[in-house]
Formats: sequence, structure tokens, C-alpha cells
Amino acid sequence: MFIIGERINGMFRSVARAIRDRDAAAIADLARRQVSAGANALDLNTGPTGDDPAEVMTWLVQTVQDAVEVTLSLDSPRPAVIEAGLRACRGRAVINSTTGAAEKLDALLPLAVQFNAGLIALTIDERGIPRNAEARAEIALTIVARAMEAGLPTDRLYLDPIVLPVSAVQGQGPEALNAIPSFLALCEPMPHIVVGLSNVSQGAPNRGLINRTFLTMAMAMGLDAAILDPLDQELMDALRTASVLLNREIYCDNYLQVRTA
Ligand code: THG
Repeated sequence: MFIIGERINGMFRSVARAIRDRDAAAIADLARRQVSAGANALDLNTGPTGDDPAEVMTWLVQTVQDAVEVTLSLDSPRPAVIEAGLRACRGRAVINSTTGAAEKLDALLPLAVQFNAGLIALTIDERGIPRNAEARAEIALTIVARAMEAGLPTDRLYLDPIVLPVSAVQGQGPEALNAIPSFLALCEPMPHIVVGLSNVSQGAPNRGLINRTFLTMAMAMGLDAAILDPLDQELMDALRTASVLLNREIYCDNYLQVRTA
């Protein structure tokens, strides 16, 4: 599993404060803790900010790459903010995210090619969030075709079936899950599949249980990447157990004891 740590996001009040105060030590600490816990990449999202978001993204990239050496997931709805992050990034980057909308693809596919970056693509388009798995696959096909035209290898694409809160739209859970195998069948080499896991439990009690249950179900459908909270140890235990049960990681009979020791 490709684990993208979700915690450096201005949507969290403590991170918003650290951004406002340019508290590099607080951001570096969040970066180090997530990487120690098993993150392969870190999502960087300025959140709503009073400052210039491109300048904030540049500062986040510089601060995080001075602390850790992992892939950076540059998370913004604004291509100019993502481009600022790409310019500042010394190592590997993933763009988070394009959609199936032509305007977004036109802006972000060339950036992914130019900066040798991965590209997360939400399977939404100008019409909004698709109702079911089939509509998601239709948008995914458009994205895959546009990536091929642009010269982006399809194994640098991370298709996101869009996970919504079970508390608000219960019927969308199985639609997102069922979209996963249909995405995998679209092209060779296969795309990666990613979700923003914590979305599923927003507004619900016992979020940890909902997150780890949904994660293991999505992994069984073929999920191979996730934006999640690696500091949630029960979640990481469920992830590692699912990896063993799906034969993606070698079994050893003390693997959980070794990890939690
Ligand atoms: N797909 C992609 N990128 C994404 C998402 C996605 N990036 C953002 C988001 N969704 C994934 N990251 C988070 C981070 C935090 C939360 C949810 C998703 C979260 N935050 C608390 C809440 O809203 O209740 C905030 C709590 C606090 O303020 O302390 O749940 O789907 N490609």
C-alpha cells in the first residue's frame, strides 16, 4: 500500500495555526511523526488561508522536505498553487488533484509530464459527483484516454472513486467500492487506485472503526493507495493485516507484535 499521510492540512485547526504563524517546527514534527508511523508520502493542503495560497504551499514544501525525504502530494483545487509546489519540490511529487473536467486536465496533465509527477484524478466532472459506479468508470475512461494522449504513463495515474460520508450518503459506499475493479480494467499498465479515507466517517461517531473497516473492504477490491491518518495505530494494524490476508505482504507469525512493540 502507498500510504499518503493526511495530517498536514489547513482544515485541522492546529495546522491552520502553524501555517498562520509559519511555525516550521510544528509542521516538521507532523511530517516526521507520519513518516515514522509508515507514511510513504505526505499530503500538503494549505486549507482556507488568509495568505497567498501559492506562497503557503511553497513554504509547506520547503519546510517538509527539510524534515523528511518522502513523496509530496500537492493538494489544492487551484493549478497555480500546485505548480508553485512542484517548482519548490526537490524530490518526487504527486499532483492532488485533477478531475475529469477538460479545463483541469488541460492545466494539470502537462504539469505532471513536465515535472515527472504522479497525478491523482477524482472521478468527477463538470456535472458533479457521479451517482453510481458506472458513471464513475465513464469519467475514469475519459481521464485515462487524456493521460495517454498527453504522454503520461497510466501507472502514474491514481484514480480516486470519491469516498463520501456514510452519515450523509450511505448508498455511495458500495458505488465507490464497485468502481475500483472497473478502473483497474481500463488500461495497461494498470492505474493506481486511491481514496481520501477519512471522508467516509465525517459526521459519524466511532470514526476509527468506520475508517479501518472501509479501508480493508476497499483493499480487497484493489485499492493500492490511500490518504489517511498514519498516526491511527489501529488503522495501520488493520492495513497491515489486510495486506497479509490479501497476500500482498509476506506473512510472519509475529508481524503485529513486531510492529506494536
Ligand atoms: N481525495 C483526494 N484528496 C483528498 C481527499 C479525497 N484530500 C483531502 C481529503 N479528501 C483527505 N484528507 C482528509 C483530512 C482530514 C479529514 C478528512 C480527509 C477529516 N478532518 C476532520 C473533520 O473534517 O472532521 C477535521 C478535524 C479537525 O478539525 O481537527 O476528517 O477524498 N484525492
